[in-house]
Amino acid sequence: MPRYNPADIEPRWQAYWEQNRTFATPDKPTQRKRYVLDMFPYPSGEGLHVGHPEGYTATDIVARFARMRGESVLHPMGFDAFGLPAEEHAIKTGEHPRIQTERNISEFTRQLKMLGFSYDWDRVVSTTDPGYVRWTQWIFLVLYDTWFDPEQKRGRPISELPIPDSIDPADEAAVEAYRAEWRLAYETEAPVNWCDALGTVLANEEVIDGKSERGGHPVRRLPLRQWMLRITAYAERLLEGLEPLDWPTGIKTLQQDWIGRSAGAEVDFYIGSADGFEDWKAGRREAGFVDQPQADTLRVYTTRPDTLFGATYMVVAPEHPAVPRLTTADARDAVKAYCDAAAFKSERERTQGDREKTGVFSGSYAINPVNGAKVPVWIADYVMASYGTGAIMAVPAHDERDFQFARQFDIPVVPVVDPPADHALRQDVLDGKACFAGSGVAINSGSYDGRSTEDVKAAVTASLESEGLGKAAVNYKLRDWLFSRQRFWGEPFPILHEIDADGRQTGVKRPVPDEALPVSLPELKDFRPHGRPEPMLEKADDQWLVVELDGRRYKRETNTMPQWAGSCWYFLRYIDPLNESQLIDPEKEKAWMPVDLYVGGAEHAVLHLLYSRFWHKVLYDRGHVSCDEPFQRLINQGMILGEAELTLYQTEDGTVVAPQDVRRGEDGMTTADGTPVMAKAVQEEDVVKQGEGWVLKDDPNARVESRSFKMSKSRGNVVNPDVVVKDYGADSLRLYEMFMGPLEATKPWSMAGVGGVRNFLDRAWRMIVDQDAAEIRLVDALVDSPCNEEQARVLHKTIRSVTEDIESLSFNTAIARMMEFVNYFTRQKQRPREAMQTFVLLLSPFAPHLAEELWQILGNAKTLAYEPWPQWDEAALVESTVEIPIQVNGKVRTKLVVAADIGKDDLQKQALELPRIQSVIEGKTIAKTIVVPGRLVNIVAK
Ligand code: ANZ
Repeated sequence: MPRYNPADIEPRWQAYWEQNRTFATPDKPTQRKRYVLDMFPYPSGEGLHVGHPEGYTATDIVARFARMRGESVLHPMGFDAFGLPAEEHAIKTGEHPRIQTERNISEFTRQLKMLGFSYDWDRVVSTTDPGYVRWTQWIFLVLYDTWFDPEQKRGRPISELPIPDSIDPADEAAVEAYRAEWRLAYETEAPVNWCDALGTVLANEEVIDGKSERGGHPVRRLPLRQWMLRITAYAERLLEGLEPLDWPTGIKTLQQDWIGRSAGAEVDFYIGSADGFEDWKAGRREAGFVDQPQADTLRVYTTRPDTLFGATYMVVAPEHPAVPRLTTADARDAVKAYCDAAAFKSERERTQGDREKTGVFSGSYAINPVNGAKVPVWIADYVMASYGTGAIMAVPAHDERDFQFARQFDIPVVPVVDPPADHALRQDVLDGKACFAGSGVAINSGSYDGRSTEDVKAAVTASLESEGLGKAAVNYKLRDWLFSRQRFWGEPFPILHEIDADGRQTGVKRPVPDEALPVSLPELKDFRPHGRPEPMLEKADDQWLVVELDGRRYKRETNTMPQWAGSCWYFLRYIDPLNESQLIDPEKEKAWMPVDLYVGGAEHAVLHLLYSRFWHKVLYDRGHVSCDEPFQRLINQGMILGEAELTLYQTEDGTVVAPQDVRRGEDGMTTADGTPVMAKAVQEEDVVKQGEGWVLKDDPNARVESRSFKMSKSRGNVVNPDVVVKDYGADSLRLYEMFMGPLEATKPWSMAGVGGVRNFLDRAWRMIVDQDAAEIRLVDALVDSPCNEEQARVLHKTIRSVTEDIESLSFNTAIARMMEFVNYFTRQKQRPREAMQTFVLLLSPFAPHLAEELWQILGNAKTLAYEPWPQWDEAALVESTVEIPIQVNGKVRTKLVVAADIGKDDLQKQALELPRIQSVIEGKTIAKTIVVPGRLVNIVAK
């Protein structure tokens, strides 16, 4: 009997779409274009997770919908296939990471196809394909060849960088050294996580609390030569560019905070005796604020120049280049010990607010430029070398960190801002016993006393500027991007280092010529670490490592790029996936970019989006793409949590423990401190809700925690899409993921919910197909006559809601409307073909397999993928008659069907004439009649 059977229907339609290349994209749009993009997955060995199809179904609905609206749609998929797990697998098994990666990609492909997504499979890209790597490397060379011109606010070819007069243009090495200070890709020494025990460099995510994730061995920070990308040059552009984008405000704020623009002033303090101070000041007045301060100067960055009079000490970061110069002979040993210890601390550790402040006195003093006061210079690790100028003026009365430090080291606290009168601690602040970081009125500040904080900030900055002692400055939290990894499974850098006859590097660098790209990875015999902090590719033999070019010998760069690289530009490759002669054909690029809708997880809200925007802006500046921002509209899908479980955890003495406090110990469950725990899975029937929380029915004192968790292997709550498809079908999985709630909400999985949408699809099938017949045939209720007025209204309302809901990505409400439609038409003895066909088209973006099948059963020969999307008729939405309740003294006595536009008087007249009403009011007098046209009539009778 012809029951709805996804196991039969779904593979058949998938094969049809594939054979007919139903979703092949035109090279260039022929109609209005829509580029609908998913964040491509890392093809892990675990396969697809139910979190993936959430965003993928959402974009698939939009893509299918847009095609039916006659738009040209680009909806591609690919793989972000470099990554740590494949390399770890290779270290363990000796199998080349490429082999495992390819296996995983084909498994992901199978799963994606099983879900019926309408991707153009001819455009699949993988970041590991040599044809792809080639252009990733090429873009790196564009970055290497670009400098950011702060005047024109754009990237320009390095050949256009003006070389200052002080550099002899014939001195190649000097010119190159100068250029290196400007290139967007440059080398520097940066710390890596080095683990002695494992003999390898670890990625940040492999280090937990200073120990290796694998094995728990200590990890040290070691300086290593690395590549950086000068993303900071684009900070302002990245900030400005956010404004016009159609992105969630939350994501924009995250990006803004990450870039972290801060405005204040740079101020110079004189290092030396009070006698020299006046001369120094006079010199400054003449020369103005210098670009490079002299050895007798310490430059600070402050957001509060108004507090200068309250600066009672200064701090330089332990890594600050001035530390040796500032350190006096008797302080030398203590300073060295302090700086050595600081090198082991992570930045997070150093900046934690509540942590005890540490520091050491350098032995030197500075002179405060505004009042000539002599203040001690300290070295402390709460100041970062890489932010601002790496040195601060400390104002303990108005900065919490400085206040803690001053207390600890007995440094005076001088208040210079009087808090507002209603401030609770005002007196303590004035007495130097509390810190106040807000705005107020200047005190103890010479001629500035009595003026507001904002006012003094501006006035002090202006005065410093006129005396050549300071200037307004802007800083960003954003740091340059540490762009190299010491890994095997990544893109090699297309850079050559010249070597002399002894194999020593001369310092001259050279890009790999275009025709020699891509630089492929070397063949290695095994992937085990070589036990040195240098990159893995140092294991390669000379055949790969050493290159001869134009009679010179070079050693290849052995760092590899981070996984972020490939995902910075994949959306461009989809547009022109096979191009070997250009990054992208400019005409195709112009025709398809920017991406109209980009959907992906919120975990990429900051870095991926920032990095790819940065690359895109550079490509734009250099004329390789036509738009400055790649992603016009962005949506983050919410996380799908594990099935809401009710589990009770108790320690042996019966104490109830919250699930997050429980972990699996050597032989059973323990609390974090090792106390054994008994876990009892509780059936929902055993539980009642009481007051705030949940308790056991038979033991009201036993609290039960009911909550949903992130899906994870260790919790055993991971839902496998293969299993869901096998048990319910792909259409049910797609529909359920869209029905769970708003796309952006976090929501728990429920298998019962999947069963629920499966029931809906079954009912939709039975609305059209006669399930009791021996073979496929339409239900007897299906008629060729048109809809009656009410049916037409239901139909057109559904068309309108589903259309509008898809445009606004409110898929859950669209599905609810379709459910109402099925409920209504299942009750109809006559189901007009017109309504059934239209419904199938509306359902098709959500449940494409079932829809194609029904479409065919309804007698259509071709796929519905390009059928015109149904239009609603406004006229059909208007109700021509309405049913009006007629009340006597507030109680409904009967109902009256009248024309929807009936007048007040007519309505009252007809109501009073009704026999039922006549009998109720017989013998009474009518005090008044309330008529609300279209709503009700109420007769007040006594
Ligand atoms: C004096 C002062 C007085 C400050 C006051 C604050 C409050 P943003 O840019 O908002 O993060 N600072 C500057 N460079 C630093 C560094 N490298 N490491 C640690 N701290 C640094 O904050 C800038 C403020 O942070 C600066 O303003 C400086 O302290 C500190 F009542 O200068 B302020």
